[in-house]
This record gives sequence, C-alpha cells and structure tokens, in this order.
Amino acid sequence: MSTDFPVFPPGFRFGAATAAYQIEGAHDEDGRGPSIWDTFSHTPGRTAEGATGDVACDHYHRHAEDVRLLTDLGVDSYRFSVSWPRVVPQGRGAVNGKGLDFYDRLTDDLLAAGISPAVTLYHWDLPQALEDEGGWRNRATAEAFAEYTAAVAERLGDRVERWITLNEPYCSAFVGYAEGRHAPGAQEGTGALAAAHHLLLAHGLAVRALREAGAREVGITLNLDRIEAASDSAADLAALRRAETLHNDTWTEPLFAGRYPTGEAETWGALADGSYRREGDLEVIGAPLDFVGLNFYRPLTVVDAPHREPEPALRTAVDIGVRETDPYGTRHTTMGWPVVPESFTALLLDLKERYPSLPPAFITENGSAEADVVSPDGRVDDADRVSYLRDHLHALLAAMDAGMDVRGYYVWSLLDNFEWARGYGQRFGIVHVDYDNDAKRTPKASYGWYRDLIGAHRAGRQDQS
Ligand code: GBH
Repeated sequence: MSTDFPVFPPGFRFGAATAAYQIEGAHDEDGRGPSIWDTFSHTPGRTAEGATGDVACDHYHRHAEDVRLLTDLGVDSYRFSVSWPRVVPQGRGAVNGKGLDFYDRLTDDLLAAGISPAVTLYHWDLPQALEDEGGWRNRATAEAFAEYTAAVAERLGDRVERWITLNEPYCSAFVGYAEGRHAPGAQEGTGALAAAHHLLLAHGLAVRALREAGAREVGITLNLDRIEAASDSAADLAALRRAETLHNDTWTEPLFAGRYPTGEAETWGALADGSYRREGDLEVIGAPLDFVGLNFYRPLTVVDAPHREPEPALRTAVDIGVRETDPYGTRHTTMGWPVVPESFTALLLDLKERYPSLPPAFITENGSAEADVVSPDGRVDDADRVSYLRDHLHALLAAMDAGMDVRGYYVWSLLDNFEWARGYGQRFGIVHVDYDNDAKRTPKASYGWYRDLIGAHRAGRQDQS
C-alpha cells in the first residue's frame, strides 16, 4: 500500500457528494415545480453573472455517465439530494410520479454498480409555493416536509442505506432569511429565528416519518464551525460566545442535549422571543439519530464589533455584534477561504468533548474551490486540491486517533457545479465540467488521486480480512 495515503480503519467508507439544484438542470421538465432557488437565481443581481441552475451540469439527462464516473472512482457511497419540487411540485399535496421515477432509476443504477445511495432530503430547494405562504417562517412548512419525506421513503426506502434530513440548516435559516445572500433573500430578525426552529422541527418530524417507513440509517448534516476569538479580551470572548450560539449551539443543543441554547438572550435579545416554539417540540427535534453528518471547509475567527443596525427593531438575526477577521497566513482557496487542516481536527475533538453521546459521524462534505483549467493535452492538474484533500484527511485521522468516531468521508464535490450565489466561477469538482461545451466532463488529477486512495484502502481492507 502506498505510504502517501492516509490509512483509515478497514470499515471506513469513502464517497462523493452533490446536490440537486447544483447539478441537475431540467428545471421545468417532467412536472417539476419551481423552487426558491429558481426564483432567486432569476432575480437580477442575486447571483454572480446572473447564473441559474436551469441547465447546470445537465445531470438529469447525464446521470448514467455520472454513475460511470462514480463507478470508476470506486466509491462505496454516493450522496445526492432529492429535489422537493420535483417530487411534490406545489410543496404539499399531489406527488409527481415522474419526479420519483428519476431518483428511482438513479438508485437502481447506483446499486447495480455496487454504490450505496445516501439521500439528502433537503439541500435548500424549497418549493416556491410554500415560500409564497411564508416558507420556513411557518410551522406548516415543517409538516409539509414530513409528508414529502414519507413519499420519498415509500418509493426508495427499500434501497437507500443512509438518509440525511437537512443539509446545513444554518444556511437555510440565516444565509437565506437573515443575510439574504441565499434564497429566498430575506433580511429578518425573528423571522430567521423562526425559520431555524421550523427547520429543526422539520428534521424531527422527518425522522419520525423515516422511522415509520423502516429507514435504515437516519441523520442530519450540519456545518458546525470551529470558531476562535481574535484576542483574549472580554469583548472578543463574548463575541465568540455569540458566534457559537448562532453557528453551532442553535443546532447542537436541541439535537444532542435536549435544550435550547443558553446564549440566546445575549446573542439576539428580544428577537429571540420564542413565539415560534411549542411545548413538546424539543422531544420531536431530539429524536435519537444513527449518525450526524458534518460538512467542513475552513475555520472562523471573530472580533467584537458594533451592531451594523443600531435600531434593535431593524436588526437581522446575523447582526450579533460580531465581525469575521482573517488572521490566517496560509493559502486561501478561490472562495477566499483559508486552508487550515488542524482546525478540522480541533472542531471534531471539541464536539466529542462537548457531546459525549454524539452519534457516530460521517464527513458529508469537504473539498476546495480552485481555479482549474483544462490544459491542451486534456488534463486538469489541480495539485492544490490534492493537497487540500490529503491534509484534511490526515487531520480527520488525527481526530479519529484521539477517539472521535467517524465512519466515512464524502468529497465535495463529484462535479464542478452551480455554487449558489457565486455561480459557476467557483469550481469544487474532482471532475471538471465545461459549461461552454455541452457540459463535457473531464476527471481532474484529484479524481485520479482519490481513486488511488480508495483503491489502496480497499486493498488494505482485503489484507486485513
Ligand atoms: C456547503 O455550504 C453546501 O452544502 C454546498 O452546497 C456548497 O456547494 C459547498 O458547501 C461549498 O460552498 O458568498 O454569498 O455565495 C457551505 C457554506 C454558505 C459557504 C454560503 C458559502 C456563500 C455565501 N456556504 N457561502 S456567498
């Protein structure tokens, strides 16, 4: 076995991840309804260069080719998301059989190739019809999510190994309803906090629906942050606590400790009025999980800063008197994110210490955006991505060696894709996509590296069996 590769325990699983709106295209085919991302991306000024997911990687028509790419890569598992508006075009009510047929075929093709499907039920594409009624600000959206989940589980449940209810509810609630940089583009205070609560409730109700359908493994994917204070000053340490509440505790406390975060009053004051909570919600939200999915890209450092909006009534839920700063003298990816693999180890170990009864983890996303170009001989030499992945896999192993229970790793992403508000300029794929040339796929050097790593892992697995 090559010594260049980090060596993982025999049962460890490797995979690749994508999300529906970022790759599928076919936005108006076979009965799909519009989602908040269709509306948002078609609104002038919302995405870089007005990019939309109308065509994206055209995966809807090229899924067979993409399953071949996964097969040659040798992954154990593929994480994809189901588009809610493809399956339930109006968000609730009538189920679109053709939408389910697509995921049914994909699931069968994966299984035929020996790849285990990991399904994310919500990767940010809320049906527009539900947003028109208030979206995640409404409790009824959580109930609609449970109905949609039951419809998907009924069709795919016999074949799906791993279910992820939500991807990064932090982004749905706070980037979508407070910063406004993601769909639906709202900038609110209490509305965003209500969205956060209803997303958690939706998760809990979906867990219940999945259990009733006999689902195998059920979990949620969070983007928890490793946050540090820029200094030891009392003000910066208080800023750190507020940032921890916003980014981490809002999710981990109800999910893994059965309580709402203790720092809400200091962080949000009167905005966190709790009007959206009901007796019994915590029990629904805290239902036991088989795993927790974690997405990791980069660390955060924060400093105390005045509120951007002095008038409390006008504050958004991300205006918590904190500013991000970047003290990292390291390489940055094209997203502008510092590459600090040690922070990945630290995040995982902090989490384990804080929640000793945390379920086993899967890394459901990790990867880097780079300025990849296809050279005249048809190769993409993404050496920076290879080192990013290698260093983060070593950092993951370090946490596992120190006792953190992690069962698998999914690289983000299989394909270059629609990077939300940043459009197509940010490339996260281990496979290059040429958007000007019929979405032609070209595996990058990182694809070959990851394939060899998986090959070495499998060979080692055989040696040990
Ligand atoms: C994850 O989000 C997502 O799950 C995935 O879909 C995404 O492609 C991947 O990471 C890479 O970003 O500059 O206004 O566009 C990570 C958290 C939140 C990071 C939104 C980028 C962009 C805000 N993301 N943020 S903007």
